Amino acid sequence: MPKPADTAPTAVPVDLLESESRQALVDSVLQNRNLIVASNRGPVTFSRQNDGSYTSRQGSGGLVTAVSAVLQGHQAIWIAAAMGEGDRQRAEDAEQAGETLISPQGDDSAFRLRFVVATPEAYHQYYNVISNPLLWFLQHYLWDTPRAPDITHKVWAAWREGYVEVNRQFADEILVACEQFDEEPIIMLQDYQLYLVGRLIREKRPNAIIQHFIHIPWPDPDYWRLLPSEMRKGICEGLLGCDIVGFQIPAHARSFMYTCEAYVPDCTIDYTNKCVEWRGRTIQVRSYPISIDADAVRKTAYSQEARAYERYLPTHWNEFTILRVDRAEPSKNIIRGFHAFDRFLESHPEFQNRVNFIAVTQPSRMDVKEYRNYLDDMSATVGRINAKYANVETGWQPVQIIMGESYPRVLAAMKWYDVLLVNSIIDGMNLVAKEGALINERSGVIILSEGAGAAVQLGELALMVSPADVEGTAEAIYQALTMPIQERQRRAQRLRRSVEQDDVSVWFRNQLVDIANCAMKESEPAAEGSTQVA
Ligand code: GDG
Repeated sequence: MPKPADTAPTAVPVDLLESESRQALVDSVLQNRNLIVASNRGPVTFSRQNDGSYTSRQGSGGLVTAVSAVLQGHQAIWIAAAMGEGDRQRAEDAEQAGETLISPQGDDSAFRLRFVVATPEAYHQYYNVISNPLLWFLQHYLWDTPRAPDITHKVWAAWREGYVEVNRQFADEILVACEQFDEEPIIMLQDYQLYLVGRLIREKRPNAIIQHFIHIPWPDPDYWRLLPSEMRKGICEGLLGCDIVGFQIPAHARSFMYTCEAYVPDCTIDYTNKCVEWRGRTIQVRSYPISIDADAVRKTAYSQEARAYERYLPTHWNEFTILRVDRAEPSKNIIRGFHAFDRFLESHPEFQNRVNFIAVTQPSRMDVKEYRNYLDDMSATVGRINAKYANVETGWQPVQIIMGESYPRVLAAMKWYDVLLVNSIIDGMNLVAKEGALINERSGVIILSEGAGAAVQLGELALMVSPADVEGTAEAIYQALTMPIQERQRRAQRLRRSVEQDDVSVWFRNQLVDIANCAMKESEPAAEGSTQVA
């Protein structure tokens, strides 16, 4: 029931509100509305035991870690794809028992869950043909365009029978969750796997409050032209089904508006107010730089498990240690980083034997050929560099790869670096740079790509490199390793402070303030002649 005009609070832009007013606004909205979060990967995965019971394991990865941290205490519902057999069985059991929402830890659960159960074939098409090789590659400018991509009949089939289909299933499951509530819930969609969901929900629930946050960059409209019109327009219109579309940094948000202007003929862009008018609705386009949960990161970094790694990790260190931490992922530009280190050792031979380059690497997306090839190329490059410089008398090997998944080990390693190399070709944010800034204990220097979203916040205090500039990156390594200690300390202290002040709770709260404003506008009676915000 809309509030009368004279008592209705007026929606105010987020940046004009004082901190307490923001919190009050968020609290008042969350009191009345439930949160539904949807992401491809869920917060937990299930395994079935022999006695028929289930155990659940917390998922890893930047998105799940960040979103789980901020959802504590909000009793949110999480919609995610069933990943393995355990998830599928758990979903099936829930269906048979009439359990609409699964509580992973019984009554103590921080959230309740509903799985999207796609057929293995549809999931493969959606994830391994469209989301990762096509959309991820497009959004990180990874193609050698004279050769790739080829949008063949197989890719078209994967789009229609995989991506569109699984997005529809996500929308259906979200709609089932919405049925649980009297009031329209707040729906927070995550990332590039779910671009079509917003519009599909809007068709069924015109008053839903929908926000979509995109964790990865948004390229220029010219690059989007590599996708056929049906796909790129479908993606833009899918997002325009939302009330708010969020990006990591303003440049990505602007690029989205340019893309809508280029490919959605019936929309109007207001660049000053950062919104798109489309079919009688106003869609806000915002940026919310993601960060880490500083307390949780510190807790893990100083946990017993992390300390156990500190016993053997030092065998990898040297007088100087350069570290990088990434998934084995082409966009992270790992191979060029090795080339830059090779060039550094060549041009500054006085550092040979005294410096180690450690790459803590997590194999990723091994179902996709490009990722398997990239991992092979990484190993071959390291082999060549080690063969070129290895000292058989001392046993010195300049580059070492530490492979496998362990978050405590990653954080244990970050305490020790002299230089952290983050030279991504382009990156939505890059949480590794923020984790390093927070917990490194040696006043280490961060070398940061101009293409990483983190550069907006940390760039001034890091050494910036252009990602393809092998020579420039080699020089940055030299500059970092020869930087006077006072200068290292000055930068390190300010980096740490910057990350502490702007942690993941700020990211989440700023989104909720805009959502709250949006919810409020919706319950305001439309002023004459004004645009009705759906
Ligand atoms: C996307 C965007 C954006 C945990 N275990 C391991 C490991 N981790 C952690 C790292 C870091 C996280 O994974 C990776 O975060 P990134 O930000 O580097 O990257 P993406 O996975 O590419 O995530 C990115 C992010 O979403 C959030 O919005 O920042 O731009 O691409 O926290 O500590 N890392 C490694 N081994 C492990 O065992 N290497």
